[in-house]
Amino acid sequence: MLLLQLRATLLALGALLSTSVTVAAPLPAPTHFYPYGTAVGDRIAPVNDDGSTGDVPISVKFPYVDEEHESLYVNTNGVISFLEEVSQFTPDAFPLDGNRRLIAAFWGDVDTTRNSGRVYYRETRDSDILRRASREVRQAFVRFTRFSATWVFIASWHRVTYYGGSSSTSVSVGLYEAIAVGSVQ
Ligand SMILES: [Ca+2]
Repeated sequence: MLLLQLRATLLALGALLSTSVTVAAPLPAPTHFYPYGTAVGDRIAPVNDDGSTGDVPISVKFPYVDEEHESLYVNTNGVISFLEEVSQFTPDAFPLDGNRRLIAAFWGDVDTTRNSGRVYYRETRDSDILRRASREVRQAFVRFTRFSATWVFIASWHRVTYYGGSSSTSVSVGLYEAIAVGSVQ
């Protein structure tokens, strides 16, 4: 079966800065993604359908929309959210109404009860990751020539499948990540 991989990387600096999605096959080389998994210190989100990690404290005040956030939610359905969990399984177009503030890697009806695919997450100040995040932000946003990341949050949806899927559909979605980057600038 042809392996389909999805990658969505979103960089945020106070506000939404960039979203990119590529689709290719087979599964990517690890260097295409930020390191993820328990071996690098990730936590695993609870197995669920339309749930989340619950409120995850972060060690920075992350500016997003109109306030600085000290916690976030990693939602099974493919988004990082602030203020509250997102159980909605069908995506809405941005900009979002109400008080919703999301970083969407791939907003869809993921269900981790269906197979062994899992959602991983962590915050990090690893120097290699900070250098990489700084470089990618500067490349994507050429006006930020002096951008220097001081904190990164990585959420990775690895081999998750959709609501209604099964272990035989576990490769239908390979991996996608959402990256939040903080800077002192
Ligand atoms: Ca779901």
